[in-house]
Amino acid sequence: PTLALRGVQVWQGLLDRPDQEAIVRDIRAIVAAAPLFSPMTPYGKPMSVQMTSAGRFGWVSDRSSYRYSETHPSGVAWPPIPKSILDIWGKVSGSDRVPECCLINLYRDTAKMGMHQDRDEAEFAEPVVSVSLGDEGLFRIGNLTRGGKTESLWLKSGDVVVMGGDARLVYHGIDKTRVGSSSLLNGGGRINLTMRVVT
Ligand code: MD3
Ligand code: FE
Repeated sequence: PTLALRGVQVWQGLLDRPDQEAIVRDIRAIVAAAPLFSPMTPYGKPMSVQMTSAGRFGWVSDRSSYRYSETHPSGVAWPPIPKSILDIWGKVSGSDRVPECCLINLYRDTAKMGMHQDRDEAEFAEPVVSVSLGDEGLFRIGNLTRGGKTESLWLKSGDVVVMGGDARLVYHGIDKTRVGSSSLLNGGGRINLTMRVVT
């Protein structure tokens, strides 16, 4: 890694522009089969981030629950995780398992993600690997409990982040993106991929 922040490993610039373009092409095919949607929060207000997934499981939410599901809200199975994305897991995760979910988050305009823990998975011993594409995003990392001091880092297109060990359950979020900072995505915006072992 090029940087470590509270146990989170950051590989800055791991993916070159051709790698990023190939992944974006693969994501387009996933989105064509499993369209992006705005998950509903318990408050009844949709999240500002749009999402879809690839892999055996995808992440879905409605007013009553957040959970992993084997089907998209439309009822179809999620597309498989492309090799271009699985290869990154192989390079940086240090895990013997294969990711069962690749969550795809799209941030447009003022989209953000509040501070939260990722704890819907059964196996916290397995890391989460994140890939940033397109506009820069201001990532904030906190602590194992809500509140306290936080640290921030701008994630750029091609950066890969590994959350393993003690860092797996820290609170984190995305405060904002720098709209127009990247030409990678048609229509602009930021895409974040997170690969997870779910079961
Ligand atoms: C630290 N996504 O999908 S990725 C998420 O950029 C999520 O879209 C953000 O948080 C995004 O759940 C941040 C970096 C990340 C992902 C998972 C983590 C950091 C993490 C899990 C534990 C600790
Ligand atoms: Fe998260």
